[in-house]
Amino acid sequence: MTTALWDVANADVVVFMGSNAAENHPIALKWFLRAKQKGATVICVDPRYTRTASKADWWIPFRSGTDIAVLGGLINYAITHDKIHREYVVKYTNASLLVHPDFRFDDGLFSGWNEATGKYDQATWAFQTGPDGQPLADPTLEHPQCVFQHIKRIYAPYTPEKVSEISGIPVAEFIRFAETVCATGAPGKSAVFTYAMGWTQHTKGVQNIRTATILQMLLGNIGVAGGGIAALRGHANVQGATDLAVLYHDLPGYLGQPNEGHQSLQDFLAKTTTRNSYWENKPKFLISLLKAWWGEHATAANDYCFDYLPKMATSETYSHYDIFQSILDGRVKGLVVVGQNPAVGSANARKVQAALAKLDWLVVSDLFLNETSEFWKLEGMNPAEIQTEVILLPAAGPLEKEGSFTNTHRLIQWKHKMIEPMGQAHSDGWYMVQIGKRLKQLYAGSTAAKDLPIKHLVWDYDDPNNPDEFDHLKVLKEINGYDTTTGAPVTGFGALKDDGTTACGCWIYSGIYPEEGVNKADARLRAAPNRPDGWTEARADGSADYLHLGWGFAWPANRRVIYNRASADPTGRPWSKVPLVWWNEAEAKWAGVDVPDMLPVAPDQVHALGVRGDSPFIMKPWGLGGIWGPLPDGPLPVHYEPKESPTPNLLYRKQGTIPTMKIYDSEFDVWGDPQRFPYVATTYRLTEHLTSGVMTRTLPYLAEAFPRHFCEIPRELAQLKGIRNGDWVEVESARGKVRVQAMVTNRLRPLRVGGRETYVIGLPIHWGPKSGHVQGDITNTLTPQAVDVNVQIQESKVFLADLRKVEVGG
Ligand SMILES: Nc1nc2c(c(=O)[nH]1)N[C@H]1C(S)=C(S)[C@@H](COP(=O)(O)OP(=O)(O)OC[C@H]3O[C@@H](n4cnc5c(=O)[nH]c(N)nc54)[C@H](O)[C@@H]3O)O[C@H]1N2
Ligand SMILES: Nc1nc2c(c(=O)[nH]1)N[C@H]1C(S)=C(S)[C@@H](COP(=O)(O)OP(=O)(O)OC[C@H]3O[C@@H](n4cnc5c(=O)[nH]c(N)nc54)[C@H](O)[C@@H]3O)O[C@H]1N2
Ligand SMILES: [Mo]
Repeated sequence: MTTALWDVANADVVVFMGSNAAENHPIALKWFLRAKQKGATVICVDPRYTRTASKADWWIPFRSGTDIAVLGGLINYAITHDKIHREYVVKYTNASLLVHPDFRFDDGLFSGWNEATGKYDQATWAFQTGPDGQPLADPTLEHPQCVFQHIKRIYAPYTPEKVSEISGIPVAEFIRFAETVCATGAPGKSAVFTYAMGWTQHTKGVQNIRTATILQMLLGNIGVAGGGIAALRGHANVQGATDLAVLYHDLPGYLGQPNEGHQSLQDFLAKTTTRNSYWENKPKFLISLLKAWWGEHATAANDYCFDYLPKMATSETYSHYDIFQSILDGRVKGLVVVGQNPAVGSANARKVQAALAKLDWLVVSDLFLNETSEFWKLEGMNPAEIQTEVILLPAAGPLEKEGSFTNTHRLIQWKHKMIEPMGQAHSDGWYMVQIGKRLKQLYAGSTAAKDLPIKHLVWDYDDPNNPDEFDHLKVLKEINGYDTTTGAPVTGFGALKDDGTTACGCWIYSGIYPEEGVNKADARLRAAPNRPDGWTEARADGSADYLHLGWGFAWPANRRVIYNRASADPTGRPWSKVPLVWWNEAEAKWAGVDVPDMLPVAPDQVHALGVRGDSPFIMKPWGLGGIWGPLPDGPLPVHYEPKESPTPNLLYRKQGTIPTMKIYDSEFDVWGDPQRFPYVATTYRLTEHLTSGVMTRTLPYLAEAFPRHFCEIPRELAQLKGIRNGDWVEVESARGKVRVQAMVTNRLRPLRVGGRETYVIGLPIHWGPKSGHVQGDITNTLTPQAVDVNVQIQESKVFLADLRKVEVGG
């Protein structure tokens, strides 16, 4: 999330697209509604009329999986109607840079596609540079090879008529939407786009978000008050989990993960460090990380134990769905599942369940027995044939343990233990510390090279006052970083060094524990309220702390709105409606109501890293916002149909789906076509339940509030199929069937797509057959494992299904 929830209240236009915040993020919703109270237009773009749509000024129904067509249409509208914020675009983004003369885009494919490897060679996507290594640019944006002209050309076919034909949004409605959003392409105006799973769970999930960032940069809406992209994250600590790298392809603080091609620390750093940006400090962050993990054993002479890091095979990915495929392939024998219920929560659930039955052993750490720990009781399983040994670890719940949550706007807040865990339950952290200690005991006598990463691991979290616990502040101090010579905490990531004299577990969190005993995540300074509800209006002089800088700690450096340099014009004078930062001429320094986000140089100077003082996006090359941003699936997002779609791609014939999509090869990975499965199906959440339902189906009052599994069916389709509200229906995809009750509704509308009537149906995801007070079929029996190449997320927001009335219920 680029912004802070308190700040979205400053928006002139709020777009919910791919988020149903009213049900899933009701606390966050209040800040978007604050914007509405102050006069903002709130628009909800969702295939379903949701509780969020009911709070919006305007609901725009459309076909799942067509967001890039719609957003691409907005980009085209902004350019053709000259709505862009030109000075922002020229000065702050890479729109003016010249791209390699051989770059091409042809009928759905970018230049460099290699059919044999299924990958792009990105050579022709590079910028042209001069003899000094600086990029060639045309500030008039007229050069045919500049990024802006490529964008203009590539999105030109995204006319309102074409957008309408693809998405089902009527032309006049789309134009009204475009006019409303594009009116914010001026200084002092801003729009915020809010998304969650409606954008991510697609084979082109990352590209959905990229399209919005391009639009927002063209409109000058990133880094300014009331602007940005508000990603509303899932569980309480999803943001923290990614920051600390519970991800296979990253080290903490987004430092990347070495692969077999990286021969040494120097080689890895040389190949993966983004030049002419703040990332040039990466060696300091990585060496400090290696020092945090391997302490005195990490020295300059041994590359700071770089060889201890596992190296990925370049031919493989190791994500969630890869694990289950690898189990089926016999390559993985044991699985540890902590706080997850993949037998219900993961796409193509039958495949996941079949994989569980092939394991030698399965460890499940959970609060409850669930469909995963008891998978052998599921339909189609024969326990007599299953050899898997299941080991349960009773987990302590959130109130039974100390620690921190990093919430959606990068804000880290400490929480204290309320009650002792019941019975033999322990916190997940306790298990982790114990496993580490016991592994170290087992390896203590070993001299084998493969055991050294564990033998030498720093694992010093004991609580001297409580032998049954570990010291959480010791963990926090390691994450923050410390001076390895004095042991004192560092004050922030600016103090980190690449010579082994500092250690730091996650550079972006540095500053959270700046002095011994000072835990900023636990800071609870309230801004002086000047409204009865405690919300502090920002004043032009910046005196009001409406961003609550004294509450918790937001990474990086306690900054609440990242890229906030963009809220001031190139000379440093605020041009956003509420000033966030400004150049203080008298004192020759940056100041603001937020922690300024720029390199410490005057607006008209160039920093030693090659970033100018008027370039706000300091993590990107030359500090320029990445309108052109190479990703494995293209330098720009373009409309592709989902893996399963009711229509051919109406823009590109050669390449209809995203070419980089990953699918698996197993008997479970089967696909449906629109003749057999004519309806577009989507899946979603309800307020009363949580994800796979284990934590809510087990609570009597929530189970009672929403007992039954159902499928939402547009009234017109129900009539066609002779289905009445409350009837039992069977929903079938190529992968399986579920029996649920029909909820016949006006909340889903028939859409005209490619000249044909198209229906979207929807199923919530919260039921399973085993745990809790209420049971139901597993929605993920239907969904496919077609995944996005960038982040390996599954396409569970859109697939094809059929529907029929059945006589018996369940
Ligand atoms: N009460 C409650 N709160 C929750 C959760 C819960 O289970 N229950 N889960 C938490 C978690 S883990 C997460 S990740 C978040 C998820 O939060 P959200 O993403 O808001 O949740 P969803 O309901 O999965 O999806 C949001 C909306 O996307 C729409 N949609 C479907 N397909 C498309 C599409 O192609 N494009 C667009 N633009 N929209 C589409 C759906 O109709 C749905 O209304 O919620 C969190 N909060
Ligand atoms: N079709 C479809 N599938 C989806 C989605 C969708 O929108 N559509 N959404 C996806 C998303 S965004 C998500 S996040 C996943 C969620 O899917 P899962 O993660 O598989 O499901 P949860 O129900 O969140 O599982 C959480 C488990 O952790 C346990 N638990 C709770 N607190 C603790 C704790 O402190 N420690 C331990 N050890 N255990 C604990 C709970 O009892 C529960 O069993 O589902 C994904 N699957
Ligand atoms: Mo999630």
